[in-house]
Amino acid sequence: GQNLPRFRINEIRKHGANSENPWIMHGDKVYDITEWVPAHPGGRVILQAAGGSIDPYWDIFTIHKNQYVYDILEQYLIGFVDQADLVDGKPAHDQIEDPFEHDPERDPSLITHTAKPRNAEPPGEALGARFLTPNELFYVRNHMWVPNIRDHESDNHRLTIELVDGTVKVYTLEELREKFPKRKITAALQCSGNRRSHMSEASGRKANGLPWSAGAISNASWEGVYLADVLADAGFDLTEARNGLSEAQHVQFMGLEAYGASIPLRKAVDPFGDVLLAYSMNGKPLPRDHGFPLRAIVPGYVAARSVKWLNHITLSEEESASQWQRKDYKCFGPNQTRVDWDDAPAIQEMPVQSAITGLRLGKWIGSKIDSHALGNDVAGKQSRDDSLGREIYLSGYAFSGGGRSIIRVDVSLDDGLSWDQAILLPDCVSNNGEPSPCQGHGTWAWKRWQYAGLIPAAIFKEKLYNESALVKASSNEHHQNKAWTGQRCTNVLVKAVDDAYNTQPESHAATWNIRGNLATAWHRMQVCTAG
Ligand code: MTE
Ligand code: MO
Repeated sequence: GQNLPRFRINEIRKHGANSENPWIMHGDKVYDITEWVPAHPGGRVILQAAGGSIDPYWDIFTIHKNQYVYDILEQYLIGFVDQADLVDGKPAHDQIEDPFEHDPERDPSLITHTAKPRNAEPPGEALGARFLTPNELFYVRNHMWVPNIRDHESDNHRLTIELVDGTVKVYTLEELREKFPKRKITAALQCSGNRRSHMSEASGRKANGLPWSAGAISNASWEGVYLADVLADAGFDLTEARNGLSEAQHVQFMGLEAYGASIPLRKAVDPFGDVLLAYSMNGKPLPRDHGFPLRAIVPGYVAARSVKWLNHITLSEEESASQWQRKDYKCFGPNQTRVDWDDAPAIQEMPVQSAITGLRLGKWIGSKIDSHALGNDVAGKQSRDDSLGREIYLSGYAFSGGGRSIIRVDVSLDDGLSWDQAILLPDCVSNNGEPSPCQGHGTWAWKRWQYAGLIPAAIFKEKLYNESALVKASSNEHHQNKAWTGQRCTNVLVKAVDDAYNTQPESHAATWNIRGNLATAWHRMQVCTAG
């Protein structure tokens, strides 16, 4: 190996993704990967690292950190990095490209869980404030970097469709727009990890994954073309498929950065399924974080299937082989901490969910003491004992998968002893001659709800509730104020019911699972008051 040449990093940089002979560095070694690219299981994504070091990518795709991969790579060794460009035997830190260098700017009001890759949720109040979440506040869930497609390149973005018999058809985005009818749907996307932090805190058992609060869900209007229309044009027999006679059983989606997932064929060909290849979000081009220039929208399904930066669709007898299909997004029993991933099906349709995104306390109402008559000293000491109760205003969202609508939202102000119903906002009703903002064959959008009530004075208890049974919503001012300790508290709760009469489980402990998926237990928040 010592006879091999040494290359300056300037030279290596010339062998980028667009060169005829792409090179990569791994440690201080240089490889010519020209012949590896077509054989690489992840496809051309490896070119992302061309002209630079593969190491930061392997920190993301950790499956590569094994001897088998190093052995393959060894065949392509062509030399070493010049000593002049090495620090401690490796290319200097500033010489290694940051895979996230080209990620877009983000709205500072989002609550960031990880910056690289970007994972962030809107604060609760902002989330509930509008029926259609503004694009810049829509939660972001990226497993990797954001592919860098320039505006002027987007018309030429190519989508490849591959049928089971190997037939391939390629469409540019421009062709998709021109050839197929425009379709619009209003749909919420919800990550399987939404409310994971509630599950960890309430059960006292940490679940693996990003600690989302209640904001890994957002709602938007999407425009694009029907997947089914495109499949038919590509030569796929929809009638046969709708009669259950296709060889294909799954539709696999791939994104430009190598993320992949699949849905059952049944959903893709369902005339009421509304699976979209979307290029527009709330009337604007898709933002880069949300899949520019093209993404799948699989309404009513876990958002992990709505693949962003979509460039490849394969019809197959098999599910996608990706870890996001075969692992990660599955649930097991609370006791199952060592799991065989093949034992559980991938999460697809979402269960019923609801959460509180706004909580505000109002006045004490109905004083039995005429404080003016008694003078200021007493008025200042007016407490809950003199009152009927304290006003409370709650608001939030409810959502169910599979196109099922929300029929009722139940609220309790006394930790589940008694219940009342919230008002469901008429967001999907036509208004003043304006058409309804909701489109689609199923109820794909979320439902917002509001509740105004009075917490009876007697309900505020002397002591705090068991801490581990509480959920502290980071979005809520009352909950960030640790000074309450010693004050009087109650738990307020919300749960929703969908049109199949599915409802949410009472406790997170009962549905705890190792990956913290589908944390849908009653959303319980502690409310405290002075006095
Ligand atoms: N598609 C690609 N290509 N890469 C990704 O990392 N994340 C998935 C899905 N599609 C992902 C993807 C997951 S887990 C979720 S929850 C949604 O995108 C998030 O979509 P959003 O960022 O537009 O909210
Ligand atoms: Mo997700």
